[in-house]
Amino acid sequence: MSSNNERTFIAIKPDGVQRGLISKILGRFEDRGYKLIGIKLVTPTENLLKQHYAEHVNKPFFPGMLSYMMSGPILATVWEGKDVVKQGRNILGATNPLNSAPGTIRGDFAIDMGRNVCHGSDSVESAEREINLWFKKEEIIDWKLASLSWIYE
Ligand code: DGI
Repeated sequence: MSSNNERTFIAIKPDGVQRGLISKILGRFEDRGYKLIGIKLVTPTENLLKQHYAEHVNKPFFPGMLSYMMSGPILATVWEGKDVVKQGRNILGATNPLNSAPGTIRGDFAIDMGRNVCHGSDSVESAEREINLWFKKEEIIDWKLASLSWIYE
């Protein structure tokens, strides 16, 4: 069961920021009806990325991914709404852009896995962990979406 206040962590990686895709990516989430409750530009430390990608630290692609992720600012965001974790992953598309459907962010704007433009939490549990890792409590803003009753029945 998915509640209307499920949360996910969505990040626009350095390539997305450099390529001017911020407004397009945020727009897809806004257009869908999701509520933005946290947003900031971050130049992540190695330590933050090692925690964020803990499952990948020993993979051969990790050093390359680390320098890519530290090559410029990342736009870190938190979104709230029904089923937002799964729907967020659907909006972003498959991890490997070559497998991403047209209409998804990666399917429309990316080719290589190591330049896949964005990140989205893969479960409610990882979302909670990632939000706590990237944001302080006071950076998450609780506000009422005025259009709520036009989005949810
Ligand atoms: O949660 P995702 O970002 O969709 O996917 P993930 O957690 O499996 O992998 C995290 C990131 O690591 C992914 O966005 C791109 C990178 N990655 C994963 N597998 C490979 C990879 N990068 C390269 N270059 N090669 C890989 O095999």
